[in-house]
Amino acid sequence: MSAGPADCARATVERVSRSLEASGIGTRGAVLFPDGEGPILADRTSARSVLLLGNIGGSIWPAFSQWRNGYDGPDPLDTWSKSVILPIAEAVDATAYFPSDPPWQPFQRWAMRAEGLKPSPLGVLIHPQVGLWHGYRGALGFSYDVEPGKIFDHHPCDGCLDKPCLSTCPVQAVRLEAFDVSSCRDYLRSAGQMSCMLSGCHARNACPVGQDYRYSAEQLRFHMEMLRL
Ligand code: B12
Ligand code: SF4
Ligand code: SF4
Repeated sequence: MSAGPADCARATVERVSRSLEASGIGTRGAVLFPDGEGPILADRTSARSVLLLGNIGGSIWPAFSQWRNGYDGPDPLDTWSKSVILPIAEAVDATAYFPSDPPWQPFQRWAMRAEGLKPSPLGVLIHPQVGLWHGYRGALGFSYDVEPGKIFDHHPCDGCLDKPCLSTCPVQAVRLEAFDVSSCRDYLRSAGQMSCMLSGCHARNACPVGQDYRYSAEQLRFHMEMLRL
């Protein structure tokens, strides 16, 4: 019996996962699009599906830090992510998208559909198991449907009665209505910002969900430095 389209699509996702293993980047669910609603592929048609790729906790830190020892240019994390993901995209005939490349693709909207993640008061999406300790390194667009992953229906913030993220920011940038990006950025550029820069965002650190996946001190400082730029 020959393999059908679903088997081929499953084999592609498995091949992508295997090729990414050494980098610590993982597959983070897929979004299937109705006709014409997906992002544009390299051949100018619109994608049928997008497979999200990202880190869970510090998964990428060993491979990325080692690579960074030999790199002295701009945007190290995006450059490394492209060096890992672009050859894989080519090998599986997919179009790669990257979160920091303009025009910004709606990574968070995709993630809400791919894994059912919900926004936290910090603006970043919260994952029921790993909390706020994850991010996206890229995505692959395909001209066919790939298999969607597990979709969570539980929103951790609903059961969090104390909501310590709301009371730990020195400039009250974290609010239930919306995260106040400019208060946070102004503070990070001011003289008082040292504790956030050294130990990471107090609100993110205070969240009880996924504490085992918390980034290391070095990774936290790296992301905070990027945020100040
Ligand atoms: C510009 C940008 C910033 C700016 C402004 C952020 C802002 N809140 O407006 C700055 C530099 C300040 C920033 C900071 C950070 N960012 Co940022 N940022 C982006 C970037 C490049 C573009 C955002 C955007 O406008 N997208 C375009 C729109 C069309 O996409 P979208 O998916 O529809 O996104 C919007 C919706 O999700 C909407 N939204 C939020 N909640 C809800 C709820 C509902 C129901 C709906 C419908 C929509 C919605 O907000 C998004 C717009 O900001 C994205 C990557 C990307 N391509 O999305 C990362 C991204 C959102 N950032 C991310 C992160 C991790 C951070 C930081 C924590 C960095 C750090 N130090 O570690 C901080 C946290 C700041 C904060 N609390 O928001 C992650 C979030 C991952 C996650 N777990 O959700 C992303 C996806 C990058 C990545 N590589 O993973 N960021
Ligand atoms: S502290 Fe509570 S409300 Fe805040 S992000 Fe974490 S789970 Fe959600
Ligand atoms: S980084 Fe600092 S200023 Fe910004 S939201 Fe977190 S605690 Fe507040």
